[in-house]
Amino acid sequence: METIQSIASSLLADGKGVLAADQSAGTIGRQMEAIDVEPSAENRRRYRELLFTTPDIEKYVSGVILHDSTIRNTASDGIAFVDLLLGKGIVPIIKVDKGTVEHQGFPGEVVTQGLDDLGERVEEYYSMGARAAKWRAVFNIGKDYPTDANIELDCLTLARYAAIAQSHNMVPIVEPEVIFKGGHDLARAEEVTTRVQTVLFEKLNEQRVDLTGIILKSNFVLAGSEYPEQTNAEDVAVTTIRTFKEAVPEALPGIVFLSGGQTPERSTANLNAVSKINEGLPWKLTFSFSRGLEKPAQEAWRGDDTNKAKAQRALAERLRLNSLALRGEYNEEME
Ligand code: 5MM
Repeated sequence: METIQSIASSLLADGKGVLAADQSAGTIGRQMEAIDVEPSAENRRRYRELLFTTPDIEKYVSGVILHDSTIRNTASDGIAFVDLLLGKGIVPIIKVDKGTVEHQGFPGEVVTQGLDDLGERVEEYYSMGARAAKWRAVFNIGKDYPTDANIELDCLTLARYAAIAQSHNMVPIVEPEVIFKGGHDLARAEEVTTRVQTVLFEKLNEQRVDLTGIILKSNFVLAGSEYPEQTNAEDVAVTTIRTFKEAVPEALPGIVFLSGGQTPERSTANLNAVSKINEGLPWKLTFSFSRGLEKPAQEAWRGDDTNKAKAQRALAERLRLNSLALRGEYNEEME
């Protein structure tokens, strides 16, 4: 029988990860402009088709996170994207948050929206074939933030989302993203990530969310992108695992990583270093990158279908390297 625990476990299958292809129109539009492609709805559809029809994608991908517009869309031959993925044994996951808005009175901070009609939306997505949902909260690091008020509000919202998703038999992928961009050092990133994840699990418990049926989507813990001394992979791994041991309950089946704007190579190196010291931890760990997986494919494609096979090879190669990293068998000479 299919349960949220069995779905979570298939998403965390050995050697596989989750492809986050759920960019909203604005984000994917900027990515398309960067490769000189017109950011039209048809180009977004063509691009997603390219990703999902990558030969052997199912060897490395357990689930794909989709945007609302993609779950309703079809490949050129008319097959629904959801059915295409299900046919390959890949779990369709739906992004259900409606993005962020400014947190009034809290300069530099944002809150995520989308709770109001969530129950109905999740029910419809379930009927379309989705079996997991994702919601992303965003925590920027500045001198005076994130504030306790912002962390409390966004974590409560994440917990409410998770409870609603579970009540519709969907696995919530709970993503409290501590943003990489900024001038903060490693200690500050660790302090903030630990605080955010600690509050998150307090709220999840308060809202009676079943921790055995959720997945945490976390940032790697590392100094900000503008901090002069960038954190090496070994230090990222030690600090990230220390954070999880401090904040994440053992009942959780697994944790997946976002790439957060790091290069694909650095994201894979961090995953590799984490995997090397993962022995004996209670959670399965894997990747759920978007930019960290897709950037090479976008650069190879550039909107031209004669580059399609090349772009798919670029995605497959990135996936293969991340799969090796899950066993600690990746090294940068493979690039
Ligand atoms: C693809 O980006 C997802 C949604 O972003 P927008 O709504 O801002 O367009 C995002 O939630 C993504 O799933 C994760 O943050 C991981 O992406 P990265 O690129 O950090 O690996």
